[in-house]
Amino acid sequence: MTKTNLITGFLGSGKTTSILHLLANKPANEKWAVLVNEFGEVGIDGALLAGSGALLKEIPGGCMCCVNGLPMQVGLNTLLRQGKPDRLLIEPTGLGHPKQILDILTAPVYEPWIDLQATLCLLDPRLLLDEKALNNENFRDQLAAADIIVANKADRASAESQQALDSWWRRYGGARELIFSEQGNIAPALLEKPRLNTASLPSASGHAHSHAPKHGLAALNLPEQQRWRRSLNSGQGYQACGWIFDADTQFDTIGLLEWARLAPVERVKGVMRIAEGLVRINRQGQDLHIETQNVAPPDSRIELIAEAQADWNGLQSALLKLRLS
Ligand SMILES: Nc1nc2c(ncn2[C@@H]2O[C@H](COP(=O)(O)OP(=O)(O)OP(=O)(O)O)[C@@H](O)[C@H]2O)c(=O)[nH]1
Ligand SMILES: [Mg+2]
Repeated sequence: MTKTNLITGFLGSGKTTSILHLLANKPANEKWAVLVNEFGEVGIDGALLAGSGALLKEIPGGCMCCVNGLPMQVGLNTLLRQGKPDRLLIEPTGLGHPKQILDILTAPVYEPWIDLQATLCLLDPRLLLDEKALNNENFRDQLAAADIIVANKADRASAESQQALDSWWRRYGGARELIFSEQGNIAPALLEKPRLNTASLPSASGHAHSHAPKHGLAALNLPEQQRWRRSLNSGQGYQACGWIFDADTQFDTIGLLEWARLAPVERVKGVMRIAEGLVRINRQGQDLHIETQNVAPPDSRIELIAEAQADWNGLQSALLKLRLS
């Protein structure tokens, strides 16, 4: 059986960062797999996780539990039956439905395959001060379905966010465990913790399956001979726009970073080619994080997620002007 954990958390809370850390610290003799689900269709997390040594399957383009969980089941079957990993980490989208995903994982068909252990929810406690997040059903359901809450981004915490976390915890913590972390840096031993009985937790049942993954099991790629393409996506009150550029396209470094910093959206993430090599761009709210990337994806890809309708055409023309070649 494959020991399995769901790693949830709102958009940009640090799920992928934490999974990368866990993979880097996993027992050397174990084979681990990651099933990563993204809201946008171009799929960035797959590129970030490539080279981490894990077996990897991506489900881009919306919550994986929707459409009766079919892409999720195909992804699970491939990973579990063909890969036979010792552990499977599942990252739903930041707008995912954890209760439904747990229902699928505990279905009788997976009983011989999956040993479901603790569900971890990454939380940026600053969001507990944000009315929009507090009113978001996905945000609340993720916290409700967790066995362990990981209060991440400790370096960004303030007296107010700590106070908000304390009062949230007093009210909703229950028998669960609260862990503090920075850069999703948590002990792999946490994954071994058992699932608590979540039957009494609020269920997200009745949520609108307004949006289903459109492309099944692979992030969008660029057709041959095409220099770039874009893909729009919307659901659960959010809009995403992603672009893919061929491997010969390079971007002006300063211009690209300014574009990513100033775009009027909630989330930016991408792996892009600049003259100096490959750069990972990752922005949640106003926090912009830039890193170099070693493993080369075959193309450049970047995705924006906004709560309100953004001027995608305007953002696109600005991005196209930043191409050097
Ligand atoms: N300051 C700070 N930044 C962090 C910390 N942990 C993660 N980040 C940054 O937060 C951003 C989002 O991290 P991800 O790991 O991509 O978040 P995610 O939850 O996987 O995001 P989605 O999959 O898009 O929902 C990145 O820029 C990370 O570098 C932390 O402890 N402190
Ligand atoms: Mg992620």
